[in-house]
Amino acid sequence: EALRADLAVALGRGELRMVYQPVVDLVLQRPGSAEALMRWQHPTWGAVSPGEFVPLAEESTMVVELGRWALRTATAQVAGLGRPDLAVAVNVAARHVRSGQLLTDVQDALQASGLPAGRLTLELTESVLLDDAHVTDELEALRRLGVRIAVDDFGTGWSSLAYLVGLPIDVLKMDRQFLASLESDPRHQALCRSVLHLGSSLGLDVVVEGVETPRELQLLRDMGHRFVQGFLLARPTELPALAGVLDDVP
Ligand code: G
Ligand code: G
Ligand code: MN
Ligand code: NA
Repeated sequence: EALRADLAVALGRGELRMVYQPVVDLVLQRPGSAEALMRWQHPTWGAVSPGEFVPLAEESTMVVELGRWALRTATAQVAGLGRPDLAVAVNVAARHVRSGQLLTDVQDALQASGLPAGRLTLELTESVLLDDAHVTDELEALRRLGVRIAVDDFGTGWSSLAYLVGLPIDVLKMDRQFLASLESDPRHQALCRSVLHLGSSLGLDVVVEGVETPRELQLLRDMGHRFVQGFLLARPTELPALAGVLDDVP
């Protein structure tokens, strides 16, 4: 409807921007990366969540344009921070992966920004990864560039776990639902511990998302867990304030 038409011109009008949420490395005691999250400031509706407008964009090739803009913007902004140890993670829509243009768009963004490929992670959901053989080829080509691949919202789908050994991936982002009841229910702790163990046994980095309380963080530390993200550590932050936030966490 109206929102869809507005989205088509939002890019050109500069209504979209990126905010960044640090992922903290509990071993090195500092943020190792930041996840780029898209924000749309609509002239009349105000802030519209990507949870609402990304699905709209997915209905057409518009999502590829948004994805290209996201890659360009996030790589340029993070390269411009002048922090050679900081990586950036960009969410990639299913349709962008299937478009066959992702590899070129990533190469263009890396070249334009000067960001080393090893400092870029692409976040994809399980369902995209399981899509078909072409996706696997594309991911392998991206990894040959040095880009890292993360499975986002891990554990929320119904897929078999077997894909974890067959696919070219580097990072598991454990969905925040695994933190629900972590504090009160020992069975949830057992489940969480098992997911962390599964990831590390496969040689993957595991990021726990949605850490909101000090107790959750302590439980994760007690499990020897390394990478955490969530409102407790840092909220998604506008670029101008990001450097300050990076210095303040954990
Ligand atoms: O930031 P927020 O919690 O509002 O994000 C809601 C959803 O939108 C999340 O699933 C997140 O992964 C997704 N999202 C945020 N930014 C982007 C983006 O740049 N591209 C895509 N494809 N999805 C995004
Ligand atoms: O699907 P994805 O994991 O990309 O979604 C990221 C979204 O999760 C971001 O929009 C961000 O605002 C949100 N988020 C980040 N940290 C927390 C948190 O601690 N609690 C909750 N409820 N949401 C969070
Ligand atoms: Mn994500
Ligand atoms: Na996620």
